[in-house]
Amino acid sequence: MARLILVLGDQLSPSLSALNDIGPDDVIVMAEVADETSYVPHHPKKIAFVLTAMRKFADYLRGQGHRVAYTKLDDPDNAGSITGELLRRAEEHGTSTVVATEPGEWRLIAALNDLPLDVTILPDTRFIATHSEFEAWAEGRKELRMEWFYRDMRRKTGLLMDEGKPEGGKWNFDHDNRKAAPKDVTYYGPMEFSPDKDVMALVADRFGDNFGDLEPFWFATDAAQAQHHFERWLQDALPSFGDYQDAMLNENKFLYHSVIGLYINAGLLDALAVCRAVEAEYTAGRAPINAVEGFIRQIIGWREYMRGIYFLEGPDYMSRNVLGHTRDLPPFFWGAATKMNCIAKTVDQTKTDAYAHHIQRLMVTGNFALLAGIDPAHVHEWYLAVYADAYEWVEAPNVIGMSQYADGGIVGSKPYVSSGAYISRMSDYCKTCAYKVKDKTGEDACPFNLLYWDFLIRHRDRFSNNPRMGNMYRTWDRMKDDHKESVLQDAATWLARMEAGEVV
Ligand code: DLZ
Ligand code: SF4
Repeated sequence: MARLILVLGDQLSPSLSALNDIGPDDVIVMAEVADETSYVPHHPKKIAFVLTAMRKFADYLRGQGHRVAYTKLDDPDNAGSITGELLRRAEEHGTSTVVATEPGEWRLIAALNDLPLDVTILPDTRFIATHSEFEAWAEGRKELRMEWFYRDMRRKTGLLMDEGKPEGGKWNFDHDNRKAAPKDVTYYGPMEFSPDKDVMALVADRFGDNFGDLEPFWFATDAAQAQHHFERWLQDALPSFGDYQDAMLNENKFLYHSVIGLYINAGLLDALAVCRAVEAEYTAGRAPINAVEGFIRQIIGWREYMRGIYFLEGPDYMSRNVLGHTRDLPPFFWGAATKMNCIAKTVDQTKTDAYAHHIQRLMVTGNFALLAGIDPAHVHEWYLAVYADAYEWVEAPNVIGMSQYADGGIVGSKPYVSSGAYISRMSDYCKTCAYKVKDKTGEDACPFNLLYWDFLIRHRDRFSNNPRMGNMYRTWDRMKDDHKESVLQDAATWLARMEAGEVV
């Protein structure tokens, strides 16, 4: 009897476990559905990327001789949800057996489990650590530090290992990866590819009002294109990637970043293969250890660790809010005017490209949201919607945990907050900003400077005993009382102006 083999929009990998022992009678089910295209107001480029890549992957599967039942978003019979489509296809093909690879979202796992069909959910073997490996690693630990987990993944994969010891004599070269922005960037950015006209028209018609520019569309949408882009980046950008990983520039959106997260997360590139290719550049003497180790850590360390946390913590993780933050996301997250150049630049880039790099996400928009006390659930939904690489399994631990400290310190041992000084050091944003990063109080003072102290004082009970934060509180305590009063008063005034809808 035929079985239905489900392939989701971020499961576009020939090695997918659900496709492993597919037989000639089996029917692969792929569906563009309203539920998935609108659980958050996704960036139009992200929707166009997923739908185009899905259509091309279906063609690839047909080319391999498989039967594919593909539903387009505007098909009249479209049931509107993944489960609805499975029910419809089950009836059509006279079967009640479904094989799926575990989705990267609790919502979809629950929906599959609730189906009145015989559903088998297989592990997603595209990841390096299994759930039980991560659980065993986490069991009994007081702190779930990524660094220790990462070392296990190095040992497991053998990446950058030299007879049981880390290559280069150290596990982590992050210290070398914090250079300020360079004057000249020699890499010209990611490769650009042509869009699919039908998908572009469909997305423009249905999602034209979502935040984000559909055009110009330039993402790779199949494995060969993604690989082509990646190989060019390996050659032209990897050697400098480490040095300038944390830098930000007004006039250069991509610096030396690989911009392959969206391709790996959708299944177009394989995480381990990408790491092996990067390691080979080091072995051949073409890329330095700090670049190569930094890159590999992001993938086998951070990415796997994020997934581990998501599945360990369970479906309620997305509603955690230990700091009790309740403010709405201000309109400038959706492109309204702001005088803060760092925010304007990061949001503008997000709007045009559905992309910003990790420091822009963590230290500009994330930092601001945390300092200003924005409801973490809103922040989570924003990141999930606006970035082309964002799926809940990876986005939520990054945002709820790492960026917003809403999980109470499971991911980060202290909140990632900084004043304007950090942004000034790592970027040229402050040079062209209406605010003055050197001003600590007053009309022109950088809002990050005001809100930084406001945040620390608001949460003094929670953080003053944190060994990594004691210095900050001691600095505050040494300030003169009238200065402290001005800082907090100016912060309150600035937040009130933001709440009142003024351009701040
Ligand atoms: C993100 C996304 C979008 C925009 N559209 C679809 C779709 O129409 N059909 C589909 O199968 N998957 C889509 N996806 C990806 C899913 O949302 C993703 O599989 C789940 O969030 C689990 O990670
Ligand atoms: Fe951002 Fe402050 Fe610098 Fe302006 S001065 S760019 S608000 S950090």
